[in-house]
Amino acid sequence: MNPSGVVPWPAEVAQVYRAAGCWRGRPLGSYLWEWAERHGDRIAVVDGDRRLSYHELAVRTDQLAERLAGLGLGRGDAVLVQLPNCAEFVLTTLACFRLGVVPVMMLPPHREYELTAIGTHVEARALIVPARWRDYDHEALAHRVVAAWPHPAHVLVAGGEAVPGRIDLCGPATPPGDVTARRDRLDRAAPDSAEVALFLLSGGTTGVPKVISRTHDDYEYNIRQVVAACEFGPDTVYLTVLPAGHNFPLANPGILGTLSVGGRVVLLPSPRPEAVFAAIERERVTVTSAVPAVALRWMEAAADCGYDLSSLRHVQVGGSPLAPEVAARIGPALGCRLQQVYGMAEGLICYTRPDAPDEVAHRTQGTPISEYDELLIVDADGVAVPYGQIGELWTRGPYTPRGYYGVPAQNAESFTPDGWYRTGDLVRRTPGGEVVVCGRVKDLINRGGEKISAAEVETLVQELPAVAEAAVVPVADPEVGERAFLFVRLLPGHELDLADVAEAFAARGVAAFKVPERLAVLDELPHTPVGKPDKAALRRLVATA
Ligand code: J2J
Repeated sequence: MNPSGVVPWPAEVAQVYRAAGCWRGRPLGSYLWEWAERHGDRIAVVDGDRRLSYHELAVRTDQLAERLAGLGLGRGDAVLVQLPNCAEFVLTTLACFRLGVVPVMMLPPHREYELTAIGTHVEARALIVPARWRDYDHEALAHRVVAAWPHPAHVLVAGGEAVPGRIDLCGPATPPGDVTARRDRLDRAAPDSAEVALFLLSGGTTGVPKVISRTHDDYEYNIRQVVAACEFGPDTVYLTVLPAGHNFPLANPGILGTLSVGGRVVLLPSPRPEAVFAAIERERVTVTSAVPAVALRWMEAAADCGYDLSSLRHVQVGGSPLAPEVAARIGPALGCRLQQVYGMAEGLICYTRPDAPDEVAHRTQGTPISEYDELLIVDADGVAVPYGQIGELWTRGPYTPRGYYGVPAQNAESFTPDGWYRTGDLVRRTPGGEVVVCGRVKDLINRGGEKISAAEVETLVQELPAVAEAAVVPVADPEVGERAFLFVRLLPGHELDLADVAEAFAARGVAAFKVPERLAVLDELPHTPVGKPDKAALRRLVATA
Protein backbone atom coordinates (compact mmCIF):
# COMPACT_ATOMS: atom_id res chain seq x y z
CA MET A 1 0.00 0.00 0.00
CA ASN A 2 0.99 3.59 -0.40
CA PRO A 3 0.81 5.51 2.90
CA SER A 4 0.09 8.73 1.03
CA GLY A 5 -3.29 7.27 0.02
CA VAL A 6 -4.41 7.27 3.66
CA VAL A 7 -6.30 10.38 4.80
CA PRO A 8 -5.16 11.26 8.33
CA TRP A 9 -7.16 13.04 11.02
CA PRO A 10 -6.02 16.69 11.28
CA ALA A 11 -3.09 16.96 13.72
CA GLU A 12 -4.99 19.09 16.23
CA VAL A 13 -7.92 16.62 16.28
CA ALA A 14 -5.55 13.68 16.68
CA GLN A 15 -3.97 15.51 19.61
CA VAL A 16 -7.38 15.79 21.30
CA TYR A 17 -8.09 12.07 20.86
CA ARG A 18 -4.68 11.18 22.26
CA ALA A 19 -4.97 13.56 25.20
CA ALA A 20 -8.45 12.23 26.00
CA GLY A 21 -7.09 8.69 26.21
CA CYS A 22 -9.03 7.43 23.19
CA TRP A 23 -5.88 6.63 21.31
CA ARG A 24 -3.46 4.76 23.52
CA GLY A 25 -0.45 4.66 21.23
CA ARG A 26 -0.21 0.87 21.21
CA PRO A 27 -0.47 -1.33 18.10
CA LEU A 28 -3.17 -4.02 18.20
CA GLY A 29 -0.63 -6.85 18.07
CA SER A 30 0.95 -5.70 21.32
CA TYR A 31 -2.07 -6.97 23.29
CA LEU A 32 -1.68 -10.60 22.22
CA TRP A 33 0.77 -11.67 24.92
CA GLU A 34 -0.98 -9.60 27.54
CA TRP A 35 -4.09 -11.69 26.86
CA ALA A 36 -2.02 -14.87 26.97
CA GLU A 37 -0.47 -13.94 30.28
CA ARG A 38 -3.81 -13.07 31.80
CA HIS A 39 -5.87 -15.96 30.44
CA GLY A 40 -3.17 -18.58 29.55
CA ASP A 41 -4.95 -21.95 29.54
CA ARG A 42 -8.46 -20.66 29.03
CA ILE A 43 -9.92 -21.46 25.62
CA ALA A 44 -9.79 -18.49 23.25
CA VAL A 45 -10.96 -19.93 19.92
CA VAL A 46 -13.19 -22.89 19.05
CA ASP A 47 -13.36 -24.04 15.42
CA GLY A 48 -15.18 -27.37 15.20
CA ASP A 49 -13.10 -29.84 17.17
CA ARG A 50 -10.11 -27.51 17.32
CA ARG A 51 -9.68 -25.51 20.50
CA LEU A 52 -6.92 -22.98 21.00
CA SER A 53 -6.04 -21.67 24.45
CA TYR A 54 -4.90 -18.06 24.83
CA HIS A 55 -1.33 -19.29 25.16
CA GLU A 56 -1.59 -21.42 22.03
CA LEU A 57 -3.19 -18.53 20.18
CA ALA A 58 -0.22 -16.31 21.01
CA VAL A 59 2.38 -18.95 20.12
CA ARG A 60 0.73 -19.87 16.83
CA THR A 61 0.11 -16.25 15.88
CA ASP A 62 3.76 -15.46 16.35
CA GLN A 63 4.77 -18.54 14.34
CA LEU A 64 2.57 -17.41 11.50
CA ALA A 65 3.82 -13.83 11.78
CA GLU A 66 7.37 -15.08 11.40
CA ARG A 67 6.35 -17.21 8.46
CA LEU A 68 4.84 -14.16 6.76
CA ALA A 69 7.93 -12.11 7.55
CA GLY A 70 10.01 -14.90 6.00
CA LEU A 71 8.16 -14.31 2.73
CA GLY A 72 9.27 -10.71 2.85
CA LEU A 73 6.01 -9.29 4.17
CA GLY A 74 6.31 -6.43 6.62
CA ARG A 75 5.03 -3.07 7.81
CA GLY A 76 2.70 -1.40 5.36
CA ASP A 77 2.37 -4.38 3.02
CA ALA A 78 -1.27 -5.11 2.19
CA VAL A 79 -2.44 -8.72 1.87
CA LEU A 80 -5.89 -9.83 0.76
CA VAL A 81 -7.46 -12.21 3.26
CA GLN A 82 -10.27 -14.30 1.81
CA LEU A 83 -10.89 -16.95 4.44
CA PRO A 84 -14.13 -18.42 5.76
CA ASN A 85 -14.84 -18.38 9.51
CA CYS A 86 -12.06 -20.60 10.84
CA ALA A 87 -9.15 -20.49 13.27
CA GLU A 88 -6.79 -19.53 10.43
CA PHE A 89 -8.75 -16.33 9.93
CA VAL A 90 -8.11 -15.30 13.52
CA LEU A 91 -4.43 -16.31 13.42
CA THR A 92 -3.87 -14.48 10.14
CA THR A 93 -5.53 -11.29 11.32
CA LEU A 94 -3.54 -11.24 14.55
CA ALA A 95 -0.29 -12.17 12.80
CA CYS A 96 -0.78 -9.24 10.44
CA PHE A 97 -1.37 -6.92 13.40
CA ARG A 98 1.85 -8.18 15.00
CA LEU A 99 3.88 -7.35 11.88
CA GLY A 100 2.13 -4.22 10.70
CA VAL A 101 1.08 -6.11 7.58
CA VAL A 102 -2.31 -4.76 6.54
CA PRO A 103 -5.00 -7.42 6.01
CA VAL A 104 -7.69 -6.47 3.51
CA MET A 105 -10.94 -8.12 4.59
CA MET A 106 -12.32 -9.75 1.46
CA LEU A 107 -15.37 -12.03 1.56
CA PRO A 108 -15.53 -15.69 0.48
CA PRO A 109 -17.97 -14.98 -2.43
CA HIS A 110 -15.59 -12.48 -4.06
CA ARG A 111 -14.13 -13.59 -7.37
CA GLU A 112 -11.68 -12.31 -10.06
CA TYR A 113 -13.46 -9.01 -10.48
CA GLU A 114 -13.24 -7.91 -6.84
CA LEU A 115 -9.90 -9.59 -6.06
CA THR A 116 -8.25 -8.05 -9.12
CA ALA A 117 -9.59 -4.54 -8.55
CA ILE A 118 -8.86 -4.40 -4.83
CA GLY A 119 -5.54 -6.24 -5.04
CA THR A 120 -4.34 -3.79 -7.66
CA HIS A 121 -5.65 -0.76 -5.80
CA VAL A 122 -3.86 -1.60 -2.54
CA GLU A 123 -0.83 -3.20 -4.29
CA ALA A 124 -1.38 -6.38 -2.29
CA ARG A 125 1.71 -8.51 -1.68
CA ALA A 126 -0.23 -11.71 -1.03
CA LEU A 127 -3.62 -13.32 -1.42
CA ILE A 128 -4.62 -15.71 1.37
CA VAL A 129 -7.33 -18.24 0.48
CA PRO A 130 -8.73 -21.60 1.51
CA ALA A 131 -7.70 -24.42 -0.87
CA ARG A 132 -11.38 -25.09 -1.58
CA TRP A 133 -14.49 -23.61 -0.07
CA ARG A 134 -18.11 -24.48 -0.86
CA ASP A 135 -17.09 -26.56 -3.85
CA TYR A 136 -15.01 -23.79 -5.32
CA ASP A 137 -11.32 -23.99 -6.13
CA HIS A 138 -10.03 -20.81 -4.48
CA GLU A 139 -6.44 -21.87 -4.89
CA ALA A 140 -6.67 -21.96 -8.69
CA LEU A 141 -8.56 -18.67 -8.73
CA ALA A 142 -5.95 -17.05 -6.50
CA HIS A 143 -3.13 -17.99 -8.87
CA ARG A 144 -5.00 -16.56 -11.85
CA VAL A 145 -5.77 -13.36 -9.97
CA VAL A 146 -2.26 -12.80 -8.67
CA ALA A 147 -0.76 -13.44 -12.10
CA ALA A 148 -2.89 -10.57 -13.42
CA TRP A 149 -1.81 -8.06 -10.76
CA PRO A 150 0.78 -5.62 -12.08
CA HIS A 151 3.13 -6.41 -9.18
CA PRO A 152 4.54 -9.67 -7.74
CA ALA A 153 2.64 -11.36 -4.91
CA HIS A 154 2.36 -14.66 -3.06
CA VAL A 155 -0.57 -17.06 -2.88
CA LEU A 156 -0.96 -18.58 0.59
CA VAL A 157 -3.33 -21.48 1.03
CA ALA A 158 -5.14 -22.71 4.12
CA GLY A 159 -6.08 -26.39 4.30
CA GLY A 160 -6.06 -28.91 1.47
CA GLU A 161 -3.56 -31.61 0.62
CA ALA A 162 0.15 -30.89 0.54
CA VAL A 163 1.12 -29.99 -3.03
CA PRO A 164 4.71 -29.39 -4.19
CA GLY A 165 5.34 -25.67 -4.57
CA ARG A 166 2.35 -24.61 -2.55
CA ILE A 167 2.85 -22.15 0.29
CA ASP A 168 0.70 -23.45 3.12
CA LEU A 169 -0.59 -20.67 5.31
CA CYS A 170 0.31 -22.29 8.60
CA GLY A 171 2.79 -24.86 7.37
CA PRO A 172 3.27 -28.26 8.96
CA ALA A 173 2.86 -28.32 12.74
CA THR A 174 6.22 -26.96 13.83
CA PRO A 175 7.66 -27.21 17.32
CA PRO A 176 7.06 -23.97 19.19
CA GLY A 177 10.79 -23.19 19.09
CA ASP A 178 12.07 -20.40 21.23
CA VAL A 179 8.79 -18.66 21.96
CA THR A 180 10.31 -15.84 23.98
CA ALA A 181 13.00 -14.98 21.46
CA ARG A 182 10.43 -14.89 18.67
CA ARG A 183 8.12 -12.78 20.73
CA ASP A 184 10.92 -10.29 21.43
CA ARG A 185 11.88 -10.10 17.77
CA LEU A 186 8.29 -9.36 16.78
CA ASP A 187 7.83 -6.84 19.60
CA ARG A 188 10.89 -4.94 18.46
CA ALA A 189 9.63 -4.74 14.87
CA ALA A 190 6.09 -3.67 15.87
CA PRO A 191 4.36 -1.01 13.79
CA ASP A 192 3.46 2.46 14.99
CA SER A 193 -0.06 2.71 16.39
CA ALA A 194 -0.94 5.58 14.03
CA GLU A 195 -0.33 3.32 11.02
CA VAL A 196 -3.08 1.44 9.22
CA ALA A 197 -3.95 -1.82 10.99
CA LEU A 198 -6.44 -3.16 8.48
CA PHE A 199 -8.48 -2.33 5.42
CA LEU A 200 -12.24 -2.95 5.47
CA LEU A 201 -14.38 -2.88 2.37
CA SER A 202 -17.09 -0.29 2.18
CA GLY A 203 -20.65 -1.34 1.49
CA GLY A 204 -20.37 1.56 -0.88
CA THR A 205 -22.09 3.09 -3.79
CA THR A 206 -19.31 3.25 -6.37
CA GLY A 207 -18.17 1.09 -9.27
CA VAL A 208 -15.79 -1.00 -7.16
CA PRO A 209 -15.91 -1.33 -3.34
CA LYS A 210 -14.05 1.45 -1.59
CA VAL A 211 -11.32 0.61 0.88
CA ILE A 212 -11.53 1.91 4.45
CA SER A 213 -8.29 2.30 6.37
CA ARG A 214 -8.52 1.73 10.11
CA THR A 215 -5.51 2.53 12.28
CA HIS A 216 -4.33 0.55 15.30
CA ASP A 217 -5.26 3.51 17.50
CA ASP A 218 -8.74 3.97 16.13
CA TYR A 219 -9.70 0.30 15.90
CA GLU A 220 -8.45 -0.48 19.41
CA TYR A 221 -10.53 2.40 20.75
CA ASN A 222 -13.58 1.22 18.79
CA ILE A 223 -13.18 -2.26 20.25
CA ARG A 224 -12.63 -0.99 23.81
CA GLN A 225 -15.72 1.21 23.69
CA VAL A 226 -18.03 -1.38 22.15
CA VAL A 227 -16.87 -4.04 24.61
CA ALA A 228 -17.79 -1.68 27.46
CA ALA A 229 -21.14 -0.77 25.88
CA CYS A 230 -22.04 -4.45 25.44
CA GLU A 231 -20.58 -5.53 28.80
CA PHE A 232 -18.44 -8.29 27.34
CA GLY A 233 -16.19 -10.02 29.87
CA PRO A 234 -14.24 -13.22 30.57
CA ASP A 235 -17.47 -15.22 30.80
CA THR A 236 -18.59 -14.10 27.31
CA VAL A 237 -18.88 -16.91 24.77
CA TYR A 238 -19.36 -15.24 21.39
CA LEU A 239 -20.63 -17.19 18.40
CA THR A 240 -19.40 -15.93 15.00
CA VAL A 241 -21.76 -16.75 12.14
CA LEU A 242 -21.61 -13.71 9.87
CA PRO A 243 -18.58 -13.61 7.56
CA ALA A 244 -15.71 -12.75 9.89
CA GLY A 245 -14.26 -10.12 7.54
CA HIS A 246 -17.24 -7.87 8.17
CA ASN A 247 -16.67 -5.12 10.71
CA PHE A 248 -19.66 -6.26 12.80
CA PRO A 249 -18.53 -9.83 13.69
CA LEU A 250 -14.86 -8.89 13.52
CA ALA A 251 -14.78 -6.12 16.09
CA ASN A 252 -18.20 -4.92 17.27
CA PRO A 253 -17.55 -6.48 19.73
CA GLY A 254 -17.29 -9.73 17.80
CA ILE A 255 -14.10 -11.75 17.64
CA LEU A 256 -11.58 -9.10 18.64
CA GLY A 257 -13.79 -7.66 21.37
CA THR A 258 -14.26 -11.09 22.93
CA LEU A 259 -10.55 -11.89 22.83
CA SER A 260 -9.68 -8.51 24.34
CA VAL A 261 -11.46 -9.45 27.60
CA GLY A 262 -10.55 -13.13 27.83
CA GLY A 263 -13.84 -14.53 26.52
CA ARG A 264 -14.27 -17.41 24.12
CA VAL A 265 -14.83 -17.13 20.35
CA VAL A 266 -16.76 -19.92 18.67
CA LEU A 267 -16.54 -19.96 14.86
CA LEU A 268 -19.17 -21.38 12.55
CA PRO A 269 -18.88 -21.30 8.77
CA SER A 270 -22.54 -20.42 8.19
CA PRO A 271 -25.65 -19.16 10.02
CA ARG A 272 -27.67 -22.35 9.32
CA PRO A 273 -30.14 -22.58 12.24
CA GLU A 274 -29.55 -26.24 13.07
CA ALA A 275 -25.77 -25.79 13.29
CA VAL A 276 -26.16 -22.54 15.22
CA PHE A 277 -28.48 -24.07 17.82
CA ALA A 278 -26.22 -27.10 18.21
CA ALA A 279 -23.22 -24.81 18.74
CA ILE A 280 -25.10 -22.69 21.29
CA GLU A 281 -25.97 -25.80 23.29
CA ARG A 282 -22.54 -27.43 23.02
CA GLU A 283 -20.43 -24.35 23.79
CA ARG A 284 -22.87 -22.61 26.15
CA VAL A 285 -22.82 -19.53 23.90
CA THR A 286 -23.87 -16.30 25.68
CA VAL A 287 -24.04 -13.86 22.76
CA THR A 288 -24.09 -13.85 18.98
CA SER A 289 -24.67 -11.31 16.24
CA ALA A 290 -26.74 -11.46 13.09
CA VAL A 291 -28.30 -9.42 10.33
CA PRO A 292 -32.12 -9.26 10.45
CA ALA A 293 -32.51 -11.83 7.64
CA VAL A 294 -30.51 -14.36 9.66
CA ALA A 295 -32.29 -13.55 12.93
CA LEU A 296 -35.57 -14.15 11.13
CA ARG A 297 -34.50 -17.63 10.04
CA TRP A 298 -33.44 -18.47 13.59
CA MET A 299 -36.72 -17.22 14.99
CA GLU A 300 -38.71 -19.45 12.69
CA ALA A 301 -36.55 -22.49 13.40
CA ALA A 302 -36.22 -22.02 17.17
CA ALA A 303 -39.66 -23.25 18.21
CA ASP A 304 -39.38 -26.88 19.30
CA CYS A 305 -35.84 -27.06 17.91
CA GLY A 306 -34.92 -29.54 20.62
CA TYR A 307 -31.74 -27.70 21.60
CA ASP A 308 -30.98 -26.06 24.91
CA LEU A 309 -30.53 -22.36 24.14
CA SER A 310 -30.72 -21.27 27.78
CA SER A 311 -27.12 -20.01 27.88
CA LEU A 312 -27.90 -17.31 25.31
CA ARG A 313 -28.26 -13.88 26.94
CA HIS A 314 -28.14 -11.50 23.97
CA VAL A 315 -28.54 -11.57 20.24
CA GLN A 316 -27.18 -8.49 18.53
CA VAL A 317 -28.94 -7.53 15.32
CA GLY A 318 -27.91 -4.90 12.79
CA GLY A 319 -26.72 -4.21 9.27
CA SER A 320 -30.12 -3.60 7.72
CA PRO A 321 -33.53 -2.33 8.85
CA LEU A 322 -35.38 -4.33 11.50
CA ALA A 323 -39.12 -3.72 11.85
CA PRO A 324 -40.19 -3.07 15.48
CA GLU A 325 -42.81 -5.88 15.34
CA VAL A 326 -40.13 -8.36 14.30
CA ALA A 327 -37.70 -6.95 16.86
CA ALA A 328 -40.23 -7.59 19.61
CA ARG A 329 -40.45 -11.28 18.69
CA ILE A 330 -36.73 -12.08 18.53
CA GLY A 331 -36.04 -12.17 22.26
CA PRO A 332 -39.03 -14.35 23.20
CA ALA A 333 -38.35 -16.74 20.30
CA LEU A 334 -34.73 -17.30 21.24
CA GLY A 335 -35.09 -16.93 25.00
CA CYS A 336 -32.73 -13.96 25.27
CA ARG A 337 -32.61 -10.19 24.98
CA LEU A 338 -32.20 -8.25 21.75
CA GLN A 339 -29.57 -5.60 21.23
CA GLN A 340 -29.90 -3.52 18.10
CA VAL A 341 -26.83 -2.12 16.42
CA TYR A 342 -26.49 0.51 13.73
CA GLY A 343 -22.95 0.55 12.50
CA MET A 344 -20.71 0.94 9.52
CA ALA A 345 -17.24 -0.14 8.48
CA GLU A 346 -16.52 3.59 8.05
CA GLY A 347 -16.65 3.95 11.83
CA LEU A 348 -19.64 5.07 13.91
CA ILE A 349 -21.28 2.34 16.00
CA CYS A 350 -24.55 2.74 17.92
CA TYR A 351 -25.92 0.07 20.26
CA THR A 352 -28.94 -0.37 22.45
CA ARG A 353 -27.42 -1.33 25.80
CA PRO A 354 -27.84 -4.86 27.18
CA ASP A 355 -30.38 -3.76 29.82
CA ALA A 356 -32.30 -1.26 27.64
CA PRO A 357 -36.06 -1.24 28.19
CA ASP A 358 -38.11 -2.93 25.49
CA GLU A 359 -39.31 0.27 23.86
CA VAL A 360 -35.68 1.25 23.26
CA ALA A 361 -34.40 -2.20 22.27
CA HIS A 362 -37.32 -2.84 19.91
CA ARG A 363 -37.78 0.58 18.36
CA THR A 364 -34.37 2.24 18.16
CA GLN A 365 -30.84 1.48 17.03
CA GLY A 366 -29.28 2.78 20.23
CA THR A 367 -26.74 5.43 21.09
CA PRO A 368 -23.14 5.96 19.97
CA ILE A 369 -20.47 4.04 21.84
CA SER A 370 -18.20 7.06 22.38
CA GLU A 371 -18.83 10.45 23.95
CA TYR A 372 -16.50 11.79 21.23
CA ASP A 373 -18.75 10.61 18.39
CA GLU A 374 -20.24 13.66 16.68
CA LEU A 375 -23.58 13.26 14.92
CA LEU A 376 -25.10 15.91 12.68
CA ILE A 377 -28.47 15.39 11.02
CA VAL A 378 -28.94 17.58 7.96
CA ASP A 379 -31.41 18.36 5.19
CA ALA A 380 -30.69 18.08 1.47
CA ASP A 381 -28.78 21.41 1.60
CA GLY A 382 -26.53 20.23 4.41
CA VAL A 383 -28.28 22.39 7.00
CA ALA A 384 -28.93 20.86 10.45
CA VAL A 385 -32.59 19.92 10.97
CA PRO A 386 -34.33 20.61 14.29
CA TYR A 387 -33.76 17.92 16.92
CA GLY A 388 -36.04 14.92 16.41
CA GLN A 389 -36.61 15.47 12.70
CA ILE A 390 -35.43 13.18 9.95
CA GLY A 391 -32.36 14.04 7.92
CA GLU A 392 -29.16 12.56 6.54
CA LEU A 393 -26.66 11.58 9.21
CA TRP A 394 -23.16 13.01 9.04
CA THR A 395 -20.61 11.82 11.56
CA ARG A 396 -17.07 12.38 12.79
CA GLY A 397 -15.13 10.88 15.65
CA PRO A 398 -12.08 9.08 17.01
CA TYR A 399 -12.76 5.88 15.04
CA THR A 400 -14.41 7.35 11.93
CA PRO A 401 -11.65 7.96 9.36
CA ARG A 402 -11.62 11.14 7.27
CA GLY A 403 -11.43 9.50 3.84
CA TYR A 404 -11.25 6.29 1.86
CA TYR A 405 -7.90 4.93 0.75
CA GLY A 406 -6.50 6.36 -2.47
CA VAL A 407 -9.62 7.93 -3.99
CA PRO A 408 -9.44 11.73 -3.55
CA ALA A 409 -12.27 12.36 -6.04
CA GLN A 410 -14.63 9.98 -4.19
CA ASN A 411 -13.62 11.49 -0.88
CA ALA A 412 -14.70 14.93 -2.02
CA GLU A 413 -18.20 13.47 -2.39
CA SER A 414 -18.37 11.18 0.65
CA PHE A 415 -16.74 13.57 3.13
CA THR A 416 -17.29 17.28 3.73
CA PRO A 417 -14.32 19.67 3.73
CA ASP A 418 -14.46 19.76 7.53
CA GLY A 419 -14.23 16.00 7.79
CA TRP A 420 -17.81 14.81 8.26
CA TYR A 421 -18.55 11.40 6.74
CA ARG A 422 -21.87 11.56 4.89
CA THR A 423 -23.44 8.23 5.83
CA GLY A 424 -26.20 8.40 3.21
CA ASP A 425 -28.58 7.13 5.92
CA LEU A 426 -31.74 8.97 6.94
CA VAL A 427 -32.11 9.00 10.70
CA ARG A 428 -33.80 10.85 13.54
CA ARG A 429 -33.01 10.97 17.24
CA THR A 430 -35.45 10.23 20.03
CA PRO A 431 -35.85 12.50 23.07
CA GLY A 432 -33.62 9.96 24.88
CA GLY A 433 -30.86 10.45 22.27
CA GLU A 434 -31.26 7.11 20.52
CA VAL A 435 -30.74 6.95 16.78
CA VAL A 436 -33.59 5.59 14.65
CA VAL A 437 -32.73 4.67 11.06
CA CYS A 438 -35.59 5.80 8.81
CA GLY A 439 -34.27 5.15 5.30
CA ARG A 440 -31.37 6.16 3.14
CA VAL A 441 -30.41 8.43 0.28
CA LYS A 442 -27.47 6.38 -0.96
CA ASP A 443 -27.88 4.29 -4.05
CA LEU A 444 -27.42 0.70 -2.97
CA ILE A 445 -29.28 -2.53 -2.37
CA ASN A 446 -29.06 -3.91 1.17
CA ARG A 447 -29.50 -7.64 0.60
CA GLY A 448 -29.64 -9.22 4.03
CA GLY A 449 -26.91 -6.88 5.27
CA GLU A 450 -24.70 -7.48 2.23
CA LYS A 451 -24.44 -4.14 0.45
CA ILE A 452 -24.64 -4.10 -3.36
CA SER A 453 -23.69 -0.89 -5.13
CA ALA A 454 -26.26 0.03 -7.78
CA ALA A 455 -23.56 1.82 -9.78
CA GLU A 456 -21.34 -1.26 -9.80
CA VAL A 457 -24.11 -3.52 -11.08
CA GLU A 458 -25.22 -0.94 -13.65
CA THR A 459 -21.70 -0.57 -15.01
CA LEU A 460 -21.40 -4.33 -15.40
CA VAL A 461 -24.82 -4.70 -17.05
CA GLN A 462 -24.05 -1.82 -19.37
CA GLU A 463 -21.14 -3.85 -20.76
CA LEU A 464 -23.50 -6.53 -22.11
CA PRO A 465 -23.85 -6.31 -25.88
CA ALA A 466 -27.65 -6.42 -25.71
CA VAL A 467 -27.99 -3.50 -23.33
CA ALA A 468 -28.55 0.12 -24.28
CA GLU A 469 -29.27 1.44 -20.79
CA ALA A 470 -29.53 -0.07 -17.30
CA ALA A 471 -30.68 0.99 -13.84
CA VAL A 472 -30.91 -1.01 -10.61
CA VAL A 473 -33.20 -0.33 -7.66
CA PRO A 474 -34.11 -2.33 -4.55
CA VAL A 475 -37.28 -4.38 -4.35
CA ALA A 476 -38.63 -5.21 -0.89
CA ASP A 477 -38.29 -8.86 0.07
CA PRO A 478 -39.66 -10.65 3.13
CA GLU A 479 -36.65 -12.93 3.43
CA VAL A 480 -33.58 -10.74 2.89
CA GLY A 481 -35.07 -7.24 3.13
CA GLU A 482 -34.16 -6.17 -0.38
CA ARG A 483 -33.16 -7.70 -3.67
CA ALA A 484 -31.77 -6.00 -6.79
CA PHE A 485 -34.35 -5.21 -9.49
CA LEU A 486 -32.75 -4.50 -12.87
CA PHE A 487 -34.42 -2.31 -15.49
CA VAL A 488 -32.97 -2.30 -18.98
CA ARG A 489 -33.57 -0.84 -22.38
CA LEU A 490 -32.21 -3.18 -25.04
CA LEU A 491 -30.65 -2.49 -28.39
CA PRO A 492 -32.95 -3.32 -31.32
CA GLY A 493 -33.17 -7.03 -32.09
CA HIS A 494 -31.70 -8.20 -28.75
CA GLU A 495 -33.12 -10.18 -25.88
CA LEU A 496 -32.01 -10.57 -22.27
CA ASP A 497 -33.10 -12.64 -19.31
CA LEU A 498 -31.72 -13.03 -15.79
CA ALA A 499 -29.82 -16.18 -16.69
CA ASP A 500 -27.91 -14.20 -19.33
CA VAL A 501 -27.01 -11.60 -16.75
CA ALA A 502 -25.93 -14.26 -14.24
CA GLU A 503 -23.79 -15.94 -16.87
CA ALA A 504 -22.15 -12.69 -17.91
CA PHE A 505 -21.41 -11.76 -14.28
CA ALA A 506 -19.91 -15.19 -13.64
CA ALA A 507 -17.77 -14.88 -16.76
CA ARG A 508 -16.50 -11.51 -15.51
CA GLY A 509 -15.75 -13.09 -12.12
CA VAL A 510 -18.22 -11.01 -10.13
CA ALA A 511 -19.41 -12.21 -6.71
CA ALA A 512 -22.68 -14.09 -7.21
CA PHE A 513 -24.61 -12.10 -4.57
CA LYS A 514 -24.45 -9.06 -6.87
CA VAL A 515 -26.45 -10.69 -9.68
CA PRO A 516 -29.85 -8.92 -9.97
CA GLU A 517 -32.79 -11.12 -9.04
CA ARG A 518 -35.63 -9.39 -10.87
CA LEU A 519 -35.61 -7.97 -14.39
CA ALA A 520 -37.90 -5.78 -16.47
CA VAL A 521 -37.20 -4.80 -20.05
CA LEU A 522 -38.64 -1.36 -20.88
CA ASP A 523 -38.91 0.43 -24.21
CA GLU A 524 -37.69 3.57 -22.48
CA LEU A 525 -36.32 4.16 -18.95
CA PRO A 526 -37.77 7.16 -17.12
CA HIS A 527 -35.24 9.99 -16.84
CA THR A 528 -34.59 12.92 -14.54
CA PRO A 529 -34.32 16.41 -16.05
CA VAL A 530 -30.51 15.99 -16.28
CA GLY A 531 -30.94 12.76 -18.23
CA LYS A 532 -30.05 10.16 -15.58
CA PRO A 533 -32.32 7.17 -14.99
CA ASP A 534 -35.07 8.33 -12.63
CA LYS A 535 -34.64 5.94 -9.72
CA ALA A 536 -37.54 7.37 -7.75
CA ALA A 537 -39.86 6.62 -10.69
CA LEU A 538 -38.39 3.12 -11.01
CA ARG A 539 -38.89 2.49 -7.29
CA ARG A 540 -42.53 3.48 -7.71
CA LEU A 541 -42.79 1.08 -10.63
CA VAL A 542 -41.35 -1.70 -8.45
CA ALA A 543 -43.77 -0.93 -5.65
CA THR A 544 -46.73 -1.32 -7.98
CA ALA A 545 -45.31 -4.26 -9.96
C1 J2J B 1 -30.66 -0.04 9.17
N1 J2J B 1 -29.56 0.05 8.38
C2 J2J B 1 -28.39 -0.32 8.93
C3 J2J B 1 -29.47 -0.89 11.03
C4 J2J B 1 -26.30 -0.78 9.36
C5 J2J B 1 -22.26 -3.26 13.11
C6 J2J B 1 -23.51 -3.33 12.53
C7 J2J B 1 -23.66 -3.12 11.16
C8 J2J B 1 -22.55 -2.83 10.37
C9 J2J B 1 -22.75 -2.63 8.90
C10 J2J B 1 -21.29 -2.74 10.96
C11 J2J B 1 -28.27 -0.80 10.24
N2 J2J B 1 -30.62 -0.50 10.45
N3 J2J B 1 -29.45 -1.33 12.28
O1 J2J B 1 -20.18 -2.45 10.27
O2 J2J B 1 -19.93 -2.89 12.89
C12 J2J B 1 -26.80 0.07 7.04
C13 J2J B 1 -26.64 1.58 6.93
C14 J2J B 1 -25.14 1.76 7.11
C15 J2J B 1 -24.60 0.55 6.39
C16 J2J B 1 -23.20 0.15 6.80
C17 J2J B 1 -21.15 -2.96 12.34
N4 J2J B 1 -26.97 -1.07 10.48
N5 J2J B 1 -27.14 -0.34 8.41
O3 J2J B 1 -23.81 -2.91 8.36
O4 J2J B 1 -20.37 -1.06 6.46
O5 J2J B 1 -27.04 1.96 5.63
O6 J2J B 1 -21.70 -2.07 8.24
O7 J2J B 1 -24.66 2.97 6.59
O8 J2J B 1 -21.67 -3.20 5.98
O9 J2J B 1 -25.54 -0.48 6.70
O10 J2J B 1 -22.86 -1.08 6.21
P1 J2J B 1 -21.57 -1.89 6.66
